[in-house]
Amino acid sequence: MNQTRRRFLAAASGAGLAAGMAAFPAFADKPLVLGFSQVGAESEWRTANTLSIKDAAQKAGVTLKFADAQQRQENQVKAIRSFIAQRVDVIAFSPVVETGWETVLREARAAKIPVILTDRAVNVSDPSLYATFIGSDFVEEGRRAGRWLLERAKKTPERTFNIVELQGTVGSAPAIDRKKGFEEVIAANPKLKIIRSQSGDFTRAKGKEVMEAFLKAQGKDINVLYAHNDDMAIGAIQAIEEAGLKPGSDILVISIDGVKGAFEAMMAGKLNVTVECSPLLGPQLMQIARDVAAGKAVPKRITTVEGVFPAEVAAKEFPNRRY
Ligand code: GYE
Repeated sequence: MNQTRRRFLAAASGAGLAAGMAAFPAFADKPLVLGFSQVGAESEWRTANTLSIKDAAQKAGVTLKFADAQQRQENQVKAIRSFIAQRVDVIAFSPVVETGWETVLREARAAKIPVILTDRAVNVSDPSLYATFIGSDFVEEGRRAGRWLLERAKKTPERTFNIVELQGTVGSAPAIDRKKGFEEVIAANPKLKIIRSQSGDFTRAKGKEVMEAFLKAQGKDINVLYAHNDDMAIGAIQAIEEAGLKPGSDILVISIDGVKGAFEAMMAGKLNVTVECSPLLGPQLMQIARDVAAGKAVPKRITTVEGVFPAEVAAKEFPNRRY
């Protein structure tokens, strides 16, 4: 169903024009078609996010056209162009990186197809190119990770903490923002120093590989690992153990997401804290997709509510975790 018809139906139903509705029963019954371009399958977080979206679409009776971009922007652009060609009702996507979206977003606008951003933001000069952005506050997540370390450092004021950082995908909103928030907070204590920082692309394999290189270069100088997601932390934990060190004590480990694997690592004493980032965006996305398709006004930013889980609460919280 195209935008104009949906708008008409929304207006008609809003005005209580029962006769108007009755004149277009075929349109009213037609399921909403949503084109979704996913980043990839790089982490436990992403797997849970994909499941949440597929499951919510099914429950909401939304016809989902799902495309996996394997962490490549060019694949996402192709998928979005194909959704435009198929004339879907709404396009949603989780942009792998922040920049480079202007052209394709203009194409969607020219086709009068509303676009919803989920999970990650874009950096565009004209924010009216998308209807809304549903997702976490990544800068705040970085600050929460930093605050945990700041508190921990207060217990040993004379001690220096050399930090190595595993960044997420280069140019992605969570990598940029989680770095920014963390640095902002740790700046309050000059004894907290980032001595190495490199991307592990949000995957376990890369997290392990880069941590091995950090350990080779810095060896016993490393006191803290800050990983932009749990998967990289879990990969790095393996590297730390293989180097004969104890993750969680010889090297403190801080990460983000709050997936089950992180809770298991905390219960085993190998991870110190995970900052929650919820991937369960599916139900909200379906609701918002319906609203924008109906021409309703939606908030420009919908921020996910989330917490922080230190190792001390891991065993108690584990049974409540849904991803
Ligand atoms: O933290 C990471 C995933 O964009 C919030 O992407 C997401 C991040 C998440 O690969 O695990």
